Amino acid sequence: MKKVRDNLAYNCLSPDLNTPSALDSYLFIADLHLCASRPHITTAFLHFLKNTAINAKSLYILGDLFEYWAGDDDMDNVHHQSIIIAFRTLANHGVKIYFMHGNRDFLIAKGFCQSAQVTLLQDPTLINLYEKKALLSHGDALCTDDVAYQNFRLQVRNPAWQSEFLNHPLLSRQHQIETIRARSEQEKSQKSMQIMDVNQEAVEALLKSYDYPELLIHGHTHRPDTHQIQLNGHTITRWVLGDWYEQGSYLACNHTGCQSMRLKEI
Ligand SMILES: [Mn+2]
Repeated sequence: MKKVRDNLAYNCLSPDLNTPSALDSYLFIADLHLCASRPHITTAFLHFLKNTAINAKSLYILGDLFEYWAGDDDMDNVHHQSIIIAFRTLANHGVKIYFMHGNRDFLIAKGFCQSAQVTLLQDPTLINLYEKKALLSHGDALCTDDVAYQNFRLQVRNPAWQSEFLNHPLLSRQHQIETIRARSEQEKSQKSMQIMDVNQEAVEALLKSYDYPELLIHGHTHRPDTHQIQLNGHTITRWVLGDWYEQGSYLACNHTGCQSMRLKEI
């Protein structure tokens, strides 16, 4: 198996600089927040799929792929179609694509997954990563200090709430989501940074309940970093994935370990 190269970063404006990267690796991304109003991010992502993810074994998308998802009946627009087609092309090349819901795109359902040839994962999900246990999560459930958000999460993750919401016409749903988003942005600006980070006790309780996996990989907080946790005689590495607002990034893991990679420019 080839080693992940050190110089995986590329400049998406200069395709000639691309390196064949991520060979035989497992790639992890989260918090892309793709939306039609930021087309350069979508372009960078499509470029990443075509030139980097294509060399991987599997691609894991740990939530918030989209800025929001109003329902699978919103798949036909050009922006969504471009992404679905790119996933299908990647899947047809033999790359397994997995998706886990984030707090923005939890309404992604069977229709999208079938069309994009993506496998939906529960949050959290335990995988075997080169004989190491890796626990995958979006990360929002770990932000337990934010009680108001956790209450909101409970409400919108309730299947009864979702089926009632999906009964509304698409346009109405889009408007409602816009309203919720505007309110949430306003509330966020008044919340402390600490409240919006993961709660250490929640992290430890999760790790304990999954019998101390060697790795925990999540996104959501937009604070890319690596944390070493010592817990009841176990050493656990918590990888926090970066968001794609300013710069695309991904985590590449192969048999030699994991490496956080950045795309040079978006
Ligand atoms: Mn999130």
